Amino acid sequence: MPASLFVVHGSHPCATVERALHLKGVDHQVVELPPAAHAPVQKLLFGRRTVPGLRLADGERLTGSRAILRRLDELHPTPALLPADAGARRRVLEAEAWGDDVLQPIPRRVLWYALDQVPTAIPTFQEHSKLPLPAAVRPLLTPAIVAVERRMNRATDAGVRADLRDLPRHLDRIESWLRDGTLGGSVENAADLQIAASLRLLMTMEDLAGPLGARPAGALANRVFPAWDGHVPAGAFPEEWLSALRG
Ligand SMILES: N[C@@H](CCC(=O)N[C@@H](CS)C(=O)NCC(=O)O)C(=O)O
Repeated sequence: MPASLFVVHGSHPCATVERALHLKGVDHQVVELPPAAHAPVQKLLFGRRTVPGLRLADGERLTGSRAILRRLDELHPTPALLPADAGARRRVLEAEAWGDDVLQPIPRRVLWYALDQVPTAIPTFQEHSKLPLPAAVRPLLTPAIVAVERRMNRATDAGVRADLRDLPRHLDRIESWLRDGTLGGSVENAADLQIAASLRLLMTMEDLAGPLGARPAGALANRVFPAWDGHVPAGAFPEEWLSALRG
């Protein structure tokens, strides 16, 4: 039995772990769970509500993208997701932790807000989903899923507006790590995988894809994750919420 990665299709921390498994050549199957309903299932299977969860071939169960990457490095040391040099390693771990704690929640809030405004975009995020649901049934689930996810992720209008206002500052920080080599080296590291996944999910929204795509941070996201399901057409956010990004 290969390892099983439990995911929600399109989830950015799931993409981080899946990329790590591919880089390390770990044989695995992907078990897709339905959004929102995944939380109680994960709690039952892993004792924690969130995806990703990884069940290793020997039955060991892991959750949390950072913890999973640490364990993968122990079990499959090459290619290493952390640099050997102690200083570089500390910087990558710091960037990865920031990517998880600060950046990762932002696309969740921003995307669920956007999909609430433009529900017709939801099927585009399911394009390569293998969830065994008849296509005709999926749209019926949409309003319920969006409502639950918005609540679960506290995607309030004020919060999303603040996220968009703060995004340029976050991009500056990412780009300082690109300049000092913490991110964006020739071998993808744990922080690249963590941060690029969040940026790439943000870039599924056309209002954000332009400003992000024009910056080195956006180029990193496109390099690590060239393909990503989903497209929210321009106009999902009030113009004034985007002024800092367009600045
Ligand atoms: N930061 C953790 C948590 C991941 C996380 O919050 N995943 C979301 C989906 S993108 C989730 O499962 N949320 C369900 C919940 O919060 O109950 C990680 O990187 O593994």
